[in-house]
Amino acid sequence: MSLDTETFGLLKASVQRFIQERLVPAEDHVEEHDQIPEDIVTEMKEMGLFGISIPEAFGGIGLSMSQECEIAYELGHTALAFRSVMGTNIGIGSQGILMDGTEAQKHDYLPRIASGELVISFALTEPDSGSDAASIKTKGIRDGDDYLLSGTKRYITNATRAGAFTLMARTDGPGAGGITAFIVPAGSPGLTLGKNDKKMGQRGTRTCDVILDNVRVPAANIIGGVAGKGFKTAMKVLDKGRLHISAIACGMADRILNESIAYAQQRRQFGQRIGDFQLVQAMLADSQAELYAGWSMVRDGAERYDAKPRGQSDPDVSMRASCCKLFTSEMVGRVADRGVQIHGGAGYMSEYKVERFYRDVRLLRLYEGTTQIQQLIIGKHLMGRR
Ligand code: COS
Repeated sequence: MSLDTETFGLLKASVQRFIQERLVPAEDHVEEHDQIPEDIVTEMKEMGLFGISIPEAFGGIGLSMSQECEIAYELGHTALAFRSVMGTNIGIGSQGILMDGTEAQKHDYLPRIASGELVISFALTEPDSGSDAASIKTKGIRDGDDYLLSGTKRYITNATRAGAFTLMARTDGPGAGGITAFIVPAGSPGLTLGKNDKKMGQRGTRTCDVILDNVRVPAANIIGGVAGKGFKTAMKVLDKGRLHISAIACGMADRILNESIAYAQQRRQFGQRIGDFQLVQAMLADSQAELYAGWSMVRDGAERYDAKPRGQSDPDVSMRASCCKLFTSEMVGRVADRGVQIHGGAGYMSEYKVERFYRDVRLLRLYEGTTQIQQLIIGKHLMGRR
């Protein structure tokens, strides 16, 4: 699956234009009001951005992973909250259905997800289950042709907008093999939302608890129709998501570097531009070199992802996606830190973009698997255990 080069070039150019003309000017509004303006969300839908990773057969744009990463890289150039609005439709919310869903599920959900008519969230994390994803406690108990789901899901991105959730619940014994992935409609009786989480950064994003109290879901809503496969679906979704996040990290690193260069070119001290001092140049150079390394990795990782059979898991590709997530999320943290340093005291002030980007990028080292989880995945693979 991929878009022809010419059409993709046009899409990329229009995304770049949209970012510069619509998103960058709205960054301050988002920061101040902690909200993405609805007219911007509508424009994103009209541009097809909610469906870039969904095949054309299901109403999406059908980008390859390499192409999706190019677009994610562009979206990384502005406040990360904009990407978050459509992030679950592009990635963790929709991809389980695309990879492992039945034909009926794909036809039923993917076109609406691609158009943005249906916002879909991904509900794996729980109060007592974060990094140890196989330990989830949310229960799914069989009741005739249905399941009754009970439990709490935590930090669920876009839950307040969601019309449905790709939700992991335990339908059988302990461990990964007892987990089943369901499509759960948001309006189901017994499903309620907690209050909005207050966060360090990424203002404009929405996360909250999703609480299930005997929520009745037909067995037909099990992704792929077979119980006990949910953990593997979640892991495959996260492999892809980790590449996407890595591309976002690189885009944001480029934005912060550009902000830092612009500042170093105009700020004068000791009678000259601070960028003329080699100690400042050293910081810029380290950021540029690390960004180049990170982006080269992501491009390679995405090409390898595209080369494997679609929907199937390849441990070597998973390991490389983790390498990308590990390196790029840490890299953008260092780039943001240097960005603040180059700005001096101004970098600590909210009116400068680097102050908020510094807070925004901190999340990249946490969600879709912490740096330490990426290390575990890579280490396990190297020791021949997966
Ligand atoms: N693709 C497909 N299958 C995978 C897989 C992948 N990437 N990773 C693991 N699996 C399979 C394994 O092959 C194993 O299958 P078998 O039982 O048939 O052998 C099964 O899943 C269990 O795997 P494993 O034993 O490796 O599971 P662990 O409990 O050790 O957990 C980690 C593995 C730590 C990698 C997992 O829990 C994880 O990714 N945690 C972080 C969760 C996360 O990112 N949360 C973010 C919140 S969502 S935004």
